Amino acid sequence: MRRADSTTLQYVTSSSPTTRHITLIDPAKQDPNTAANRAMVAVECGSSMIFVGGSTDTPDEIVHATCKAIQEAFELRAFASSQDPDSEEEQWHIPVVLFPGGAHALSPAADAITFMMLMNSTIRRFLVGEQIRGAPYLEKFGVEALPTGYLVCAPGGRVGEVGQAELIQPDQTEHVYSYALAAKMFGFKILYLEAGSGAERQVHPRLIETARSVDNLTLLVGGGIRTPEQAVLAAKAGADWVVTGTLTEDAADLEELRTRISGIVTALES
Ligand code: 1GP
Repeated sequence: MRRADSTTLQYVTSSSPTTRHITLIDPAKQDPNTAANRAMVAVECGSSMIFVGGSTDTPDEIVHATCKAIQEAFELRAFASSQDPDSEEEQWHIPVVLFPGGAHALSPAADAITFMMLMNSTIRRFLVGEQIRGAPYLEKFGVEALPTGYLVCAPGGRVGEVGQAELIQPDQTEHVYSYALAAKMFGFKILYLEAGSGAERQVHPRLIETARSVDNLTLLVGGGIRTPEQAVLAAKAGADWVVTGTLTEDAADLEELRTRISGIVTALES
């Protein structure tokens, strides 16, 4: 749960000396209790934000139960830390943000939502349709919208297929530059360069560098990042945030998860 004295957008777009890490939890891939345990490990290891979402067809109830379980776990940990002078309460005040596959995957328990236009989709539904369906819900429940341009790069994976995206190829720097400029002109504050969950290749650093050359956009990069070296490659190219998801889901247990996330966060911080 983020602190009440700033918005999630301020938190996401604030400058940081190093690239920060987001742990993506897909509610379709584990029960809410497991999701909360994984999210706690992620925060202990230095993840600075939790995304909840990913799959395209998860119903509201599952997404909501997952957000709620994570928020309750963080609140308990924040309270426990507040009673312990050696512990950092602040660490537990990080946002839990929806990363939706559509207007069906929402929850009032989230602090915010990446309110995205899949900019290189060829179908109206992902450009503006799902957003129109979801907007009244977000307004009603006071879920903060983070204006985000979402750009699927090759190989693109399932999101590229479902979203019928014209994938950005590694050599299409002019494309990524145009998209980044358009994102800025639309007033989006965030640009998310996505290679697809579980992608064999991460977003090419050349594309990240090009997007970076457009000012006033906070750059999120994800898809196919599994090692500290890959995370550092994205960071050096200019990512403000690195997102990992699959790495959490296929860890054998919480200890393996701890090793994996710590490795990435330590590499990003050094
Ligand atoms: C997917 O970018 C995220 O939307 C994370 O991808 O599952 O490959 O880490 P991975």
